[in-house]
Amino acid sequence: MFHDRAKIYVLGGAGGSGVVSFRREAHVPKGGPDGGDGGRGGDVALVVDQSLRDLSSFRRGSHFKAARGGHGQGANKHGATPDRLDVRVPPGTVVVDPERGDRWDLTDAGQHAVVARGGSGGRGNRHFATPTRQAPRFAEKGLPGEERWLTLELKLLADAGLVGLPNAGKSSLLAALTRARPKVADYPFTTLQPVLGTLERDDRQLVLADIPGLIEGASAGAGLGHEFLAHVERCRLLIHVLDLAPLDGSDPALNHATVEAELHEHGHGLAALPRVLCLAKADLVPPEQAEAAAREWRERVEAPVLVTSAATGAGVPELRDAIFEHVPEPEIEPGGGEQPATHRVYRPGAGDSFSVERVGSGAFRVDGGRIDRLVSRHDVENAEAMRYVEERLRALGVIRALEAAGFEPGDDVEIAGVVFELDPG
Ligand SMILES: Nc1nc2c(ncn2[C@@H]2O[C@H](COP(=O)(O)OP(=O)(O)OP(=O)(O)O)[C@@H](O)[C@H]2O)c(=O)[nH]1
Ligand SMILES: [Mg+2]
Repeated sequence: MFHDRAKIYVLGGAGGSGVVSFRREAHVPKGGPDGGDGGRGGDVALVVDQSLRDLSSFRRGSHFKAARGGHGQGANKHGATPDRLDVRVPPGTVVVDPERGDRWDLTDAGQHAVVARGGSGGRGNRHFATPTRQAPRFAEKGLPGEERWLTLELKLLADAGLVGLPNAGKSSLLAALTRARPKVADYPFTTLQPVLGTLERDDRQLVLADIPGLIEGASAGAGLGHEFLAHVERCRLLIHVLDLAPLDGSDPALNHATVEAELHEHGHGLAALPRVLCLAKADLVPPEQAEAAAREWRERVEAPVLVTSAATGAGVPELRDAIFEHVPEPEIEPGGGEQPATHRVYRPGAGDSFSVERVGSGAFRVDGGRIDRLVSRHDVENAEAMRYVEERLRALGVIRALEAAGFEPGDDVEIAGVVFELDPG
């Protein structure tokens, strides 16, 4: 089975905590603080691996958690930052965070996108030394890493796509044109998943995709085709395969219109892609009839019209040439690396603004990214750390805002999910 969708959970590593430590040297009786900082937590990145063909590896595991940063140590030793956790995806993977609206398009070998940043490390106690607090007995905790759910969707990277009704002869043509060996049979829906083949010429290589047959309503979900219409979105040429002698006696002109209507319905630029019209299975009709049909179609459509037979090989070299001729030369893109357009730095609830709310008698709640982080970083059981937090709350104007809301010393305050008694001195 071909897996072209997956849902994964990614979690950046937590930052390591800063440490409380004091210098101890033989001749220095009372050393100053020397607690090192915690390391950043590891990032999670998605990386393109060209050896992967689909998203089936995500059926085995869909949770990816990067390692946490090391804690700081005495003697100003910084905690270690672990390696990035690389999650490999096939080329052509589109990554979306539906909640935040982020999107990455991973197409080139080695290209990567950092999707969950590790949390920053906490600062060691030496950062909190001041003239009036020469021996701080507290340090910051590391922050948690970024977490989110992502949907992955594989959109094949083919240059040209074979489209047509079921049984039109698409797979037979792919087999005649390339070394791919898709299943061929005389019933509709033989092809259940896209198959890729490569067309080679001395100077150029093109990837050709055989897409499961489209039927009326495919773009709205009928049959198998609609799932795979997304795969042809990246194609630069469509080869519309039309059976000259359909088994069911249907009218080729109507069949042509049905497929074109589905391509229009699907949107995403499919209707605007250049076409080659391939009148297939020519060996089943007398040559004059095939030629007459070709003349008619050349009047009717703007696309180049070719008559082919996968059975006898007639017209196949011409089709091959036409594909090379009509697939536009690729634009030169700066491949690899991270995509700056979609890259965002994670700042949990960035911004200095905060809100103060009374939640009961003698109880208040403060909300705000920076204030939350300040409290998350400290141990409410540590009286000295809480004195520092109070100083910061005062400097940030939070105490004043609380007082304006009716706060009195000793009331309960909830910040970042932690409730504590605030008694600013
Ligand atoms: N006589 C003749 N039969 C052909 C030719 N091309 C395909 N066929 C037959 O037509 C039937 C359908 O061919 P496929 O290549 O499987 O058609 P398809 O479009 O891939 O069909 P789906 O995968 O079901 O959408 C098979 O029985 C083929 O042997 C041809 O050029 N001449
Ligand atoms: Mg087929």
